[in-house]
Amino acid sequence: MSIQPAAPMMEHNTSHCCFCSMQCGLVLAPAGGGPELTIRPSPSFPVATNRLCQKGLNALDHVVHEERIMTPLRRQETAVTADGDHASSAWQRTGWDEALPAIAGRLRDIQRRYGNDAVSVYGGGSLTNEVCYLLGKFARVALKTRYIDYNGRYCMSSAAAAANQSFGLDRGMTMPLSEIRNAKYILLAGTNIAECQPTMMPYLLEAKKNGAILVTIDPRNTLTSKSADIHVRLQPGFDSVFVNGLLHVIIHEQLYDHTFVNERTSGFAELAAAVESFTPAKVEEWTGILESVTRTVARGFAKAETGIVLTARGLEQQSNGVENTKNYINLALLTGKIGRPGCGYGAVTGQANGQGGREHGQKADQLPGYRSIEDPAAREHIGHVWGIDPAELPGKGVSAYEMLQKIDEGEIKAMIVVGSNPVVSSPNSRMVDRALGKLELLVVVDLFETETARYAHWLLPGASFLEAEGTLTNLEGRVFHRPRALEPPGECKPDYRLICELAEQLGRGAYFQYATAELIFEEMRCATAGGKADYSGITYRRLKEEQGVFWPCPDERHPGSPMLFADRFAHPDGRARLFGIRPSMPAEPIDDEYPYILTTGRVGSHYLSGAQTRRTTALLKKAPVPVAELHPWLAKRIGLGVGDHIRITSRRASLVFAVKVTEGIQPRTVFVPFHWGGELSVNRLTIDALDPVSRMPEFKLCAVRIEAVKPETNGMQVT
Ligand SMILES: Nc1nc2c(c(=O)[nH]1)N[C@H]1C(S)=C(S)[C@@H](COP(=O)(O)OP(=O)(O)OC[C@H]3O[C@@H](n4cnc5c(=O)[nH]c(N)nc54)[C@H](O)[C@@H]3O)O[C@H]1N2
Ligand SMILES: Nc1nc2c(c(=O)[nH]1)N[C@H]1C(S)=C(S)[C@@H](COP(=O)(O)OP(=O)(O)OC[C@H]3O[C@@H](n4cnc5c(=O)[nH]c(N)nc54)[C@H](O)[C@@H]3O)O[C@H]1N2
Ligand code: SF4
Ligand SMILES: [Mo]
Repeated sequence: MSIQPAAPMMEHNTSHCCFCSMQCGLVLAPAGGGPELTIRPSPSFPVATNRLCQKGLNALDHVVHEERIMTPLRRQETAVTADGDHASSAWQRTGWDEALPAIAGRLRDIQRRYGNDAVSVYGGGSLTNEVCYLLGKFARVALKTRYIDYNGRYCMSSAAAAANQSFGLDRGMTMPLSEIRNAKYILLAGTNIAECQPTMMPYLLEAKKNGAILVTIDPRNTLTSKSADIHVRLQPGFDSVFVNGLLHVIIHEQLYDHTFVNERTSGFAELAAAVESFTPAKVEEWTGILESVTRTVARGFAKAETGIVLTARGLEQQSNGVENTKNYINLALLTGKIGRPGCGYGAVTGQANGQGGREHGQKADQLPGYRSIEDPAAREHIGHVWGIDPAELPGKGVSAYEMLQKIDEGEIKAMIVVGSNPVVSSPNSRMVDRALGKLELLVVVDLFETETARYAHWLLPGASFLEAEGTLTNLEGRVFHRPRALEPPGECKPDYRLICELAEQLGRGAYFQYATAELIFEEMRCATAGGKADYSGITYRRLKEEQGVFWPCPDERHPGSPMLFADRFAHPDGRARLFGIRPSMPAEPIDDEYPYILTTGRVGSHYLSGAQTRRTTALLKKAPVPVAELHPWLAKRIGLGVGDHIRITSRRASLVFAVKVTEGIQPRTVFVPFHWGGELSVNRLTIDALDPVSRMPEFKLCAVRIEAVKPETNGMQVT
């Protein structure tokens, strides 16, 4: 596909895909002799050289889409309907000169009436490190509010909490992707790499060619599991039971790495006690996974000379997601498969900057460099870098979903959303519709009028990934530079400029003086110095020369840290922690009234809330609507006829979906992708139970009932 951009090209013609955490390099190349451009894979970026998936190849489409917001838009108050939904025709075009003073005035007025914490900020994991850093600073220094969080709470928060507890440090992968080829046994749990990080597949296939055994653990037979040697099809929610079975075998058969466990970990006795009763026979009784499968996987992984465990949202997006993740980490630690070639654990990061996005202070409890906002030394350091009294820094706020609840309860009156579409991506999203309709001020910065922007009083035009310079951090922990390739069209503005200009209007401009993104990075380097995610040795110059640097990188001569934990873990005593996990029930167990399990996730051709990919012709054609996956056993049980749809009803709502019958799915489970809005949005059904530690919602598990409906009578109503 070739497309003429709305604005001229800059001197750089390289960039990185805006979608997943692989951050494949791309080249904007002329298509034919004319001014039209097309995207081609980068021949030099080392992570996925010469590779782009269908989303990357089509990433120019939404950038030049006719629905791009080109000027600041103000809601005409009279057009707000009773249910809080607004019509597009109600927008009035304005300019930045009018928008920013007006928004600042509203923010000040709301804070005067209700206090500083009545205003909140909701960020995103596709924003650059510079923007994430600035957004955190903006909330604490310009708005002086404790309420900031971001969409990564729905993404990596369980994995982050688990890694912090087990290793003392959260970097998604403990090793670079290049180590995958050296692994002899690879466990892929709740991660559908073939659809979600497609350009990573060649690493896995190369390992396989080198003799590795691949095991997938997923309730569905996915595109990824088609490449596996063993597929463990488990019912959602049973990972910890299965992993306890694996740990049981490894301990009973003395297959664990005694030296590694003795010298590098603590907590073995607790772990051994917790798994004592999880014999393979018991695991078979509880999960249906054959005794022989548990034994084979346990022995295979433990005896392999090298091995890697990768997890993703399948087991992390649960109300016990942190515990599930810690148990998979137990496997890597018990067998000594961390910190040496061909070994490692990785939570496969999701969003473009899902990694950097959780390091620089847009999280409720966090200051830059992965510092805790409650740590007096961290407050002192950041106060110094920002030139403010540490006592002025607010305390910690609450998680993304809890901020939305505080809006519903009336405590938060205003919100600024930058780079997220929470109406589509939040659990129990009817609550979010209701809450946003109550706001006195909602400002959305986006490329499009998203489902969330329909509730906005102001919609501000952001710049796309091709139109703003910055750095991002990929799933490996590799920090890299993304140049600006196109001029922003119309009045679209890079997020960092908008934040600085709004700070100016709020009377705090002195703290936000940056002529370039690089100057923000320079300040960020100082802010992260000495922190866990230490970027202080990284410079734009290095990034341009070195194709990325792995953090931690504490000084300019430091080579960066591709392999973590070779000698010690990040806890003060240098040891990793083993945990004894006692599996718990899902928040909403199935019962006679709601006898099946709904799980949700992704398809290869759409990205997250679909704001970008539903505006991409080639991708929308592949998946125009969500299609529910159902086992033939269940199809028969509900009397599904040819051409029928299904109605899925949870305790929160009832929706109708098209359906695909497949042997691949666990029989009591139905899977629905979440990339659509309105009546097609599966998040109207999901439950808002949160993990007690990470506050991750249980997206992967709720109880539903299912009926067959004739397409002509489907009604698509919500109850
Ligand atoms: N095409 C595409 N790619 C993407 C994205 C996208 O939206 N579209 N999003 C990006 C982002 S932000 C993220 S976070 C990643 C997500 O990447 P993944 O986590 O790989 O994607 P999901 O489809 O959410 O879930 C993965 C698998 O978990 C399985 N699962 C469900 N319940 C359970 C369970 O209880 N246990 C186990 N073991 N598995 C279970 C599902 O069947 C599914 O196949 O993808 C990134 N890449
Ligand atoms: N049921 C269910 N729900 C889920 C999940 C699931 O598996 N199941 N997964 C969860 C996960 S892992 C995630 S990450 C979330 C993500 O959920 P969201 O954050 O809602 O997803 P996006 O579609 O990435 O939203 C990003 C928005 O920012 C805009 N945008 C893109 N680039 C920029 C930019 O540079 N600047 C600005 N200002 N705007 C930009 C896009 O147009 C888009 O509207 O969804 C979560 N929700
Ligand atoms: S694998 Fe991820 S980063 Fe690479 S092209 Fe596809 S969506 Fe983009
Ligand atoms: Mo994500």
